[in-house]
Amino acid sequence: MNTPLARVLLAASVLALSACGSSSPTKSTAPAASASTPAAPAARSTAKSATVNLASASGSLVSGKLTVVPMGNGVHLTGEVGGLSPGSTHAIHIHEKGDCSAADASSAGGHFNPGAQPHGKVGSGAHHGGDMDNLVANTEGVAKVNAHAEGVTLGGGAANDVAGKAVIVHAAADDYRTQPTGNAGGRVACGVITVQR
Ligand SMILES: [Cu+2]
Ligand SMILES: [Zn+2]
Repeated sequence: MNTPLARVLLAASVLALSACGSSSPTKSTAPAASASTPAAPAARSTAKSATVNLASASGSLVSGKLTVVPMGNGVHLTGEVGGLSPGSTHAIHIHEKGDCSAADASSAGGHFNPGAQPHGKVGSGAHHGGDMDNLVANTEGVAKVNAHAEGVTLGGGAANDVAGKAVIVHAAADDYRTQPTGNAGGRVACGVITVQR
């Protein structure tokens, strides 16, 4: 089936998929335009999706599974994190090294920061490429993840590529201000962003 109508429907569904619930789905970034703000992706995502198996760290009981997909001006993370205290709030970030080997996950390094920006809040001024909004656990201690990271790509190997980096869940909430960590406390889960092939 390759009628004009079929092509229109396909184009429409692709647009819908890339909108990401963002308030400004209007501009699509040109592939080779590199002249704008530091937050702009340096390259296009080449991977369709990746997974993250979050394993407990620092003696916690926190674990989870996430899916990462390119979306809009960055990547979007969905999934679940369990083993949290009911109703608790937790920072979640992409960190610069895909190494969860240390018991306290310190091996994952600091927040992924390809644009050399201060720590902050997505959608509200300067922030790290790995910064995302806090998770909130439900009454069962499970947080549904629906988080966006801005100014990064998935796959392709550019400086802002999150493939092979780590996702960290913290013991406390991110205050979106304290440098360079958001004062989010210890690291209670860690997993590497692994591209599907
Ligand atoms: Cu973090
Ligand atoms: Zn940060």
